[in-house]
Amino acid sequence: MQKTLDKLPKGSIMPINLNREAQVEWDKYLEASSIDDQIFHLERFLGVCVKHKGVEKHLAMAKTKLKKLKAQKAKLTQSKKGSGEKWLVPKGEDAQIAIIGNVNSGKSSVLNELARSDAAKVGSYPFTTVKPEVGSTTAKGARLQLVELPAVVEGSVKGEMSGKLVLAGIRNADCVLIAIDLSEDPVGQLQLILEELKKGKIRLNVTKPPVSIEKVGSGNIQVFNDYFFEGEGKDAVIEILRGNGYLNAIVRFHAPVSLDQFLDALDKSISYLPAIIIATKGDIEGSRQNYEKLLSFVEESNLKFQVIPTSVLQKEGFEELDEIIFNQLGKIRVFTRNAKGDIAERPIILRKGSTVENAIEVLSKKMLQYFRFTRIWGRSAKFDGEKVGLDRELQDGDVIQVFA
Ligand SMILES: Nc1nc2c(ncn2[C@@H]2O[C@H](COP(=O)(O)OP(=O)(O)OP(=O)(O)O)[C@@H](O)[C@H]2O)c(=O)[nH]1
Ligand SMILES: [Mg+2]
Repeated sequence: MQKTLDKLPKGSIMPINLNREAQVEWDKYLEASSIDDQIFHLERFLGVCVKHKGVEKHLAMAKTKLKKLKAQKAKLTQSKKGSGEKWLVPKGEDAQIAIIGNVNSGKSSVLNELARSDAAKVGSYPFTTVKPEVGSTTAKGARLQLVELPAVVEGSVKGEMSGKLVLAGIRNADCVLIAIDLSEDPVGQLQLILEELKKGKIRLNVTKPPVSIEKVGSGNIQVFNDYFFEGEGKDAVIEILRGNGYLNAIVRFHAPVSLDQFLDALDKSISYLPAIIIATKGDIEGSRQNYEKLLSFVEESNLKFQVIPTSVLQKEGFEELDEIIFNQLGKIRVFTRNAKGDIAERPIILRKGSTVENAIEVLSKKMLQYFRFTRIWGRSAKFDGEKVGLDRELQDGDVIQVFA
C-alpha cells in the first residue's frame, strides 16, 4: 500500500470521476512495478482520459509524473550506456518503427503525436534532430518502439550528416514511416529518400526476390524451374553467378524475376522492410494538390506505399495509425487465456502464418512436450472454444488456452 501511495504525486487527489478506460489504466499504473510499465500505463491513461473540469488537476499531475519518470528512465539508460553514444537503439518492444524523412518534414511531430508525448524537440529550423529520438505506443496490446532518425539527405549513403548511421538505424527497424512534407514538393522528397535507401541497400515494400541460391561443394551450377529473368535463359544465370564467384551452386526460381531482382537475390546484405508514407502538414495551403501529386506518383511508379495524410495542428490522421503500422508489420497478435478465463493483456507477437505450435514455442518449449490440446477463440476458430491441435494456423486477435 505504501508503495502505491509513493507513486502518487505530492498533494495528489484521487480522481473520482474518471471514465472507465482511464480508471483501468490509472489502476494499472499504480500497480506497475517497473519504470517502463509505469510510463506505459500513464501514457495510456493520458491518451484515453476524457477531459472535463473534474479531472483537470489530476491530468496535470499525471503529465508531470510522466515527465519525471521519463527523465528518470533517460538517466538510467544513459548510465547503462556509459559515455559512448549509441545510434542503434536496442530493440525493447514487440517491433521497432523508424521514422525517417527529409529535413524539417515533421518527423519529430509525428513521433510526438504517436507517442502522445512532447519529448522530441520540434523546430522550424533544419536538423533539429541530430540523434535518434525514441518513444513508444501500442497497437491493441502490441508495443511499438518508435525511433525518429535524423534527416535523410542527398549523400546520406556517403556519410553526409551522419548518413551511414541513419541508414544503419533504418536497417535495424522492423517497419519504416516516411514523413513527406505536403507543403513542399512531395515527389522530389520521396525520390531523394528512395534513391539514398536503394544505394544503401534498403528496399521498401519490395518482397524478397523469389530465388534461392545455395552454394554447394561440387556439381557446377544447376538451375531449376523454368523461370528466368526477362528474355534470358539458363546460360545468362550461370554467367552472372560465375561472375560473382560462384563455382558450384543450386539455383531455384520460385516465380519469374527481373534482372534487377536476380542481382538483389545475389546480395545477402540487402534489407527488405515494410514501409508507410505519412504525408505531413495537411493543414497548409496547397497541401491537397501536393497530396494528389504524391498519390499519382506512387501509383504510376507502382511503389505500393499506403499514404496516410495527417496534420499535427488539426490532430488528423493519427487515430488509426498505430493499427495501420501494426498491419504493415506482417505479424499477428495472439492472446493467452488462463484457467480462470482471464485473457492476458499483452499478446504474443508471431509472424503471419504461425501455428499453435509456434505460439507455444514462444510461451514455453517445455509445454510442447506435455501438450494435450488447445482451445481457441477468434477468427481461426470454427466456434468459440474449439479444441485444436498444434498445426492449426492462427490469425490476428486469436485467443488460445493451452492444456498440457
Ligand atoms: N502547419 C503544420 N506544421 C507542422 C506540422 N507538423 C510539423 N510542423 C512544423 O514543421 C516544422 C518541422 O517539424 P519537426 O517535427 O521538427 O520536423 P523534423 O522532420 O523532425 O525536423 P528535423 O529534425 O529538423 O529534420 C516545425 O516548425 C513544426 O511546427 C503540421 O501538421 N502542420
Ligand atoms: Mg526532428
